[in-house]
Amino acid sequence: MKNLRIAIQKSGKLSEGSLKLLKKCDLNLRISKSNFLAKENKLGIEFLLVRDDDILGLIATHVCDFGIVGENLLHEYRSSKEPVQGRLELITVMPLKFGECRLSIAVPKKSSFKQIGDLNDATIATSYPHALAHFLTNNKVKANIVSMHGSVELAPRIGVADAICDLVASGVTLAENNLRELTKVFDSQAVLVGRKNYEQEKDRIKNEKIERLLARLESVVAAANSKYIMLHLDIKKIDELKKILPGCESPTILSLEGSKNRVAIHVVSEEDVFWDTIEKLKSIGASSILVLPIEKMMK
Ligand code: PRT
Ligand code: ZN
Repeated sequence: MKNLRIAIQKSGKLSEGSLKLLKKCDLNLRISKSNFLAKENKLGIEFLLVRDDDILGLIATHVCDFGIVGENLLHEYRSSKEPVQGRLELITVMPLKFGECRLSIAVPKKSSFKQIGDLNDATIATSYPHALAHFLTNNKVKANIVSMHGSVELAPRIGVADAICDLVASGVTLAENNLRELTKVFDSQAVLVGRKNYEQEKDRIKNEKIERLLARLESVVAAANSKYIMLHLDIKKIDELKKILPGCESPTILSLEGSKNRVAIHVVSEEDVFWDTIEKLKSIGASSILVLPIEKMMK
C-alpha cells in the first residue's frame, strides 16, 4: 500500500484526543458522519475511522501503517497466544500522553478479598482475558476467567463473577457499582502503534512522510505537559531552584537592570507545574513568576 494510512477510533473515548493531537500537528481531517475514510492535504495522509477493536488487525494486515489505540488493546493482543493467521509483531511507536487509564481487578466492597492471592479459585469477568491470564500466571494465582464484552462492572451483582478486571479512569464507575480496586494490572494511555519493521518501508516518499509525521507527533507530545517558566531570583538560590524544578539543570540566566544579586531565570520544565511547585518557588524568594504553556518542542 503506497499511501500512508492511519487508523483512528471513529467514535469513543480516544476520538477527540486523537483528532486534537493530529490538529496540533497541522493535520486537519475533514470528516463526514457517514464516512470512514478521511484525507488530509498537508502531508497527504489517509485516515481510516473505525472501531478501536479493528485497528490492530488493520495494521497487522497492512491495510494501515499506524493506528492510535489504548495500550491496553496492545497488551491484550500480545498476551493472546491463539495462532491468528498473518499475526505480526506490533509495537508502540510512541506513547501519546492522553487517554490515561489503568486495567485493574476490582471486587465487591463488602467481600473478604484483601489481596491478589485471595483470588485463587475465584471467577473474574473481563474484556481482557489474555492480559488477565498472563497477570494471574505471573502472580501464581489460579482463577476462572469469564469473557464479557461490555458492562463488566455488573458481573458481580448479577452473580456472573466474584470479581472483575476492567479499565478504570476516575474510579466513579467502580464506586457506583459498589466495587473497590484490589490490584492494578497495568497502566495504559493512547499510543501510536505500528508494525515492528515500519522503518524499513521501501517507498522513499512514504518514508519521508513517516519521518515528518513522527517528528511532528514527537514535538507535540513532548510539549504536552511542558511549561516555560520565567522568574526573578537571588543568584545564590540557583541550587535550591534546581531541586524544586525538574529538568532545569542549565537554566538561562539574565541580568536585571539595576540589580546585582537578583537575576531573571528562564527554564523549560518537561513536567506539569503544580501550585505546590509555585509555592516552593515563592518560599525560596522567587518573584514575578510566569508559567507559560509550550505548543511545540523540537529537540
Ligand atoms: O466503539 P469502540 O469499539 O470503538 O469503542 P469502545 O467502547 O470499545 O472503547 P472506548 O471508547 O470506551 O475506549 C477506548 C479506549 O479509551 C480504551 O481502550 C482505553 O484505552 C481508553 N480509556 C480511557 C478508557 C477509559 N479511559 C475508561 N474510563 N476506556 C474505557 N473506560 C471505561 C471503563 O471500561 C469503565 O466502564 O470507563 C469506565 C470507567 O471509567 P471511570 O472514570 O468511571 O473510572
Ligand atoms: Zn471497542
